Amino acid sequence: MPARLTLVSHALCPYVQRAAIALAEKGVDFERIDIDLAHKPDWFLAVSPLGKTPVLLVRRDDGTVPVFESAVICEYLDEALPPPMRPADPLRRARHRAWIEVASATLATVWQYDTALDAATLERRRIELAKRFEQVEGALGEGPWFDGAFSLVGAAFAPALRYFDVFDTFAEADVFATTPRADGTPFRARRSRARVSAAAARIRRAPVRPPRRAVAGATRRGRRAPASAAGDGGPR
Ligand SMILES: N[C@@H](CCC(=O)N[C@@H](CS)C(=O)NCC(=O)O)C(=O)O
Repeated sequence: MPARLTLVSHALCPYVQRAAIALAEKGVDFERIDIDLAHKPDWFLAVSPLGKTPVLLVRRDDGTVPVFESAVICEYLDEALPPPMRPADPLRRARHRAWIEVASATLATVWQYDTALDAATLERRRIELAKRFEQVEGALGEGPWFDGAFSLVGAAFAPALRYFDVFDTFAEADVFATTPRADGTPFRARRSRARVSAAAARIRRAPVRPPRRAVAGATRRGRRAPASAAGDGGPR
C-alpha cells in the first residue's frame, strides 16, 4: 500500500466527500489540501486533466501518482486497502458500479434543485428527485443498505442525501414522502459511529453551498444565482 495519501479537495465538494468516506472506512491517515476552484493552481491543473476535485495523490517510493474522478479513487482505495466495500462477484460488482452512476446523476439533480431560480423549476426538480428516490427505494429492497451492507454505493449516495438536512430547514421539499427507506436515515445513524467520525465531522462542518466564481441575477430565498452554469464549482 502507498506510503502517503493526499486528497486534493474543495471544502464543499460532494465528490470529495465520497473519497473521504471511503478513506475513513479504510481507516487510513491522509492529508487533505483544499484548493480554490475559482483560481485553480497550476500544480492542480497538472494533476487533474479535467480541472476537477477530488484528486488523490498517491506518494510511493518510486514517485507520486495522481488518481482523479471520485468513482475511480474509491475503486482504487477498495482494491488497495481492506476491508472490502464491494462484493467479489462480478455481476453484483457491476450492479454496484451502475448504482454509483445513479448516485452521480442524483447529485446533479440535487444541484439543479438547489440552484433553481423559480418556483416552477424548483417543483420540476423536486418531482424528478422524488421519482429518482422511488427507484433507489426499489433497489434498496428491505434496506437499509444497498445489497445488504454499507459499500461504495452508500459512499456515493451519502453526500447527495446530506443536502436534504439543510433543505429541510428552509423548504418543504417532501421528496421522501413515499420513500422512507431512501431518505438517508441510515447514513445519519452511521455518522455517529467512530469509524466514520473523521469524515463525517468534515462533512458536517461544510456548509452546503459550493462557492460561486461570479454572482449575478435573481435570488431564490435571498440566495444569489450563479452567473453561468459552467465553472461555478458545483457538481457536474
Ligand atoms: N465526475 C467528477 C465530478 C467532480 C466535480 O464536478 N467536481 C467539482 C467540484 S464539486 C469541480 O471540481 N468543479 C470545478 C470545475 O468543473 O471547473 C468526479 O466524480 O470526481
